[in-house]
Amino acid sequence: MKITHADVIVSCPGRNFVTLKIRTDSGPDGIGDATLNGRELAVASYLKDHICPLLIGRDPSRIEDIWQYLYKGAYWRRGPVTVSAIAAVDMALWDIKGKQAGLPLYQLLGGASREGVIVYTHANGRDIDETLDQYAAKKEAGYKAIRVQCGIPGMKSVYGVSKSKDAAYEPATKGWSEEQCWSSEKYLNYVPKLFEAVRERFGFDEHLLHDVHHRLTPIEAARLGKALEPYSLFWLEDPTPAEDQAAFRLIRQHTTTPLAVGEVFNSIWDCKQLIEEQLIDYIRTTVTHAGGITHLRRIADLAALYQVRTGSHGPSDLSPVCMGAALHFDLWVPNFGMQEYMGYSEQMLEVFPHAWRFDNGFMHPGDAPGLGVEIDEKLAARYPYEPAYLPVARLEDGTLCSW
Ligand code: GCO
Ligand code: MG
Repeated sequence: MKITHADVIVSCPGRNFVTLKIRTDSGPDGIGDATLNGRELAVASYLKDHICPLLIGRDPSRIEDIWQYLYKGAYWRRGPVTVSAIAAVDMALWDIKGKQAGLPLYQLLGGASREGVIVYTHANGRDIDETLDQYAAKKEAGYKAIRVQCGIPGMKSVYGVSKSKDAAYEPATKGWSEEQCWSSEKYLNYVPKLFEAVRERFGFDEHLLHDVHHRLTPIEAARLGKALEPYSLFWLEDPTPAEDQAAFRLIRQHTTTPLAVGEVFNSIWDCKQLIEEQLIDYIRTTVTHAGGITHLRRIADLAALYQVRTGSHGPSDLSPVCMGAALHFDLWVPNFGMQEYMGYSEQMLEVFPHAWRFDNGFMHPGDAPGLGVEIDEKLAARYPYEPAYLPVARLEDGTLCSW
């Protein structure tokens, strides 16, 4: 069997997604997700101009060799653009292998380690009351784990909070980046009140999570972790930027709140120290941005040695193709922790028919061969790319900071 075509499909059914489709001469097709929010066309070009031509004529069954060829063969290593492109190829090749074998991907990896994949959803609101209402709705929908974010008095808009009640949260805005204003002081003084209100009203039945989104210094993060200890979080996410992995030593010295990091990482090297020094509890790398199934498996195996569990990123800006791949991975990986699931609009799900399903707080990838997700190319073509970017944030004096 040989690869005959590798096509890149950029489509915007409500938000931009980049999908790679690999076709073969005598076997099935496979698809992979290459979406990098706000930088979609860079990955599309990397694929179209530099990777797709190299794939033609290769044997798609040689997944490991193709991964090594694309990674080492570029000479320039790592980075979100390169690694997301490689990940899309990797996912598509696993999809082909699964379809050829007539087996869902999780069976190729070693079979199911659990009955279902626990997922966490988001509850957010412009104030505490609105957030509690959303929490009640998500609990009612069956979720066993809920991430809680809310507006902060004195700040116009903050990460993780929808612009209006009941609107789905979508960080990217059409056109150029929106600018937001940030104050760590206001945030730190308010967030513990939110968690106190949630536990007071709903008790301790659900797992609670919170995303700091890289906005605190290590000592501020330590203070927040300590302040949230009475509310027993499942995890506190991205408390400080993790380029400096050693910075997490300081947070760790001060708090027992579990930490989750890694949605912006692209390789095992980005989290090696965090894992080996047990500075985190959950590694959030996911299939698209961390090199596909082939590389994610290496990260998870390293993490397992240090009792670090997986907690894959699963926002709506990773396509339903990535969600499918992530669920197969989660069902298999022995050191699984939790999967994020933000959900998708009907329009998005129509473009990506899928076998995965949600039931009472748990998901399952389904038993269709391969990834169990397809792309309706005709429908996708009806939604051309629309420029959209993530916000940027500034401190109250105008200094640019992490969003
Ligand atoms: C999360 C993430 C997302 C990111 C988004 C950026 O935990 O779900 O932080 O909300 O902001 O993926 O594109
Ligand atoms: Mg996050």
